[in-house]
Amino acid sequence: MDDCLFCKIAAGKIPSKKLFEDDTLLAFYDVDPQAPVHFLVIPKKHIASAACLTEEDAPLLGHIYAVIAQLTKKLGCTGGYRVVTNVGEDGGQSVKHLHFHVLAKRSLAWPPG
Ligand code: DGP
Repeated sequence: MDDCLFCKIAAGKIPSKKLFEDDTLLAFYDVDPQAPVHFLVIPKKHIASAACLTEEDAPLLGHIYAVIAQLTKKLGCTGGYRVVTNVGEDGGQSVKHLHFHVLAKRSLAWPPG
């Protein structure tokens, strides 16, 4: 999508600090980290949010979680991590392109604010 920030990052039109990339997804560090490790994983195809997912996206989601498992291992997140996807206004979603926050290397409170 032409006016989507994360589509531009996925296409390399806006620079990002990349952790991993393949044909279907990109992982890059969040510009405003909320934990010592905080990166985002996005599908390269535009999906507005998790609310738009269908059964057809199941392989993509499996791949996203497998890549997250590999990256957190590589980054030494031995204490665990949290994966968050915000949806819509009440969910706190500011960028309207599906993304998974991965936060690690500090103790994370529950419930979230
Ligand atoms: P959310 O509020 O769930 O939609 O999260 C959007 C996240 O995206 C937020 O943590 C900040 C991050 N972000 C916004 N713009 C940029 C950018 O240009 N580059 C990077 N690396 N992260 C961004």
